[in-house]
Amino acid sequence: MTLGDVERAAILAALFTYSAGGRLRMPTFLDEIFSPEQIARDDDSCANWGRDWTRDRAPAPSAVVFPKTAEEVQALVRRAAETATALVPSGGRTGLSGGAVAANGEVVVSFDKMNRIVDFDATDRIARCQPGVVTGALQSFAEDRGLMYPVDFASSGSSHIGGNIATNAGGIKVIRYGLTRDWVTGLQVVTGAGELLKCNQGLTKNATGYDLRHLFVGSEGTLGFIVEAEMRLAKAAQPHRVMVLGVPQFPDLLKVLAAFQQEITLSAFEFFSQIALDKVRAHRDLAEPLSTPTNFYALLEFDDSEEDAAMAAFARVMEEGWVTDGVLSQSDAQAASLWQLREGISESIAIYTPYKNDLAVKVSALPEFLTKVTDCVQAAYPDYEVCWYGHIGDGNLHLNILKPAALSIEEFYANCGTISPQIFALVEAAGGSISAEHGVGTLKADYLQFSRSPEQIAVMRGLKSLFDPHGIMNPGKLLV
Ligand code: S2G
Ligand code: ZN
Repeated sequence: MTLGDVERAAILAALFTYSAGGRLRMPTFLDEIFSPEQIARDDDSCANWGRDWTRDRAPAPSAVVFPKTAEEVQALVRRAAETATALVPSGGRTGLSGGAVAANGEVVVSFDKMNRIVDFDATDRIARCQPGVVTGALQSFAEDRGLMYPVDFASSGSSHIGGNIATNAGGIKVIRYGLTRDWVTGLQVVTGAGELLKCNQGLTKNATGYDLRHLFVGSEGTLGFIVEAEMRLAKAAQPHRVMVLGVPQFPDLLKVLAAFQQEITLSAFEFFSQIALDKVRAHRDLAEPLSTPTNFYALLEFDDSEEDAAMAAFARVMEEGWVTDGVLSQSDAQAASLWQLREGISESIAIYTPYKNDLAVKVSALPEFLTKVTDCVQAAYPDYEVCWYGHIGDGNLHLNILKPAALSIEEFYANCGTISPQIFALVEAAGGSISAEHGVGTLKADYLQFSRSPEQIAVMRGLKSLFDPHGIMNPGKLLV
């Protein structure tokens, strides 16, 4: 239905109007800021851009806008503040905590059209990125220049660098290269007051007070929207080798980690259980990596130049009986195939609509913690399949409870929800985090107190009111 000028003017004057069928009120000031192709109000677009990978809440935004410049984002935020219009940032929509879900008539701010690497300096090794740059595109950009962007995970082919920064994404190389936070050397953010803050400008040293950049990293769009990021790049990766080891006893994984760390520099130290391996093998038709199945597997990556030292460590862990079998990649293709066993897990278990937890404790606390959580889940639901995998080298476990075919999603999630407080109490007792790398969003917002003290939450609320005085920046996420 196209509106005539007269009807349009009347509607704009009213500031608000109703969509076709009177479904939702929606702000029409958007038409004053964006061109028609930068606004979507149709049901399909709202469903598509109003969600992330979670499926517990139906997307129901009032509109989706696609800004092309920081100035447009500022104009949008200012008008949204005047009209109390909630805004939800949207990147690659690969989030796992509901942080980018718009379920209450909000306006989704998609950064799909702010997707350029606008500058690169070889001396500084800094790529200046708009928030909508796909993580994989930055990785390729770096490789083409003999460098590396070293933060990597299964969804890097579709996640956005802006969303990675907003959740401080981690992934599989944290043990050697750290988290997204460690590679952000400059950040431009539009706050909830519509101000543009230019933080740190790519400096290595800058001792001039609070480093505001780091407040926005991991803030999940609740303090401001990232409109540009200066990302540091590392020197090119060396040719690497991948090893998969069979480890019957979970605590021995940490002895294996220590044995290899004594001898080599690990780029990755991941683990997965036999159940996880069974699911990814079935889903991707992959061969068993070892001749004898075991309860747990470790996947290691290291530089080719350290093969001899790695083999010495392998001999030791076999002699100690911690490892029963192992395979070492003989080619890049085989290395990639072994990585599939780990990186394919998430996608392979998606059909079981798993109840996900993304937990972190100190590496030293892992054995006792895993035993306690496993006992807790098995005691509550002995017939549920529990799938363990994750970045054990940095203390991050992914606990996925798989939905039995006979149960509805609602009933299953309700059941799992009853044990969440028990699991999070174990996290709290271990001094851990209820969300290691996926963020809090809405899924973990009710449990924040298990990882942050009342005093810390009060400070976080103070920061929220300082940076988002009108409460329009991704409301209902992280701090509820
Ligand atoms: C991983 C991906 C998302 C998930 O595989 O490391 O972070 O939990 C996860 O399945
Ligand atoms: Zn992970």
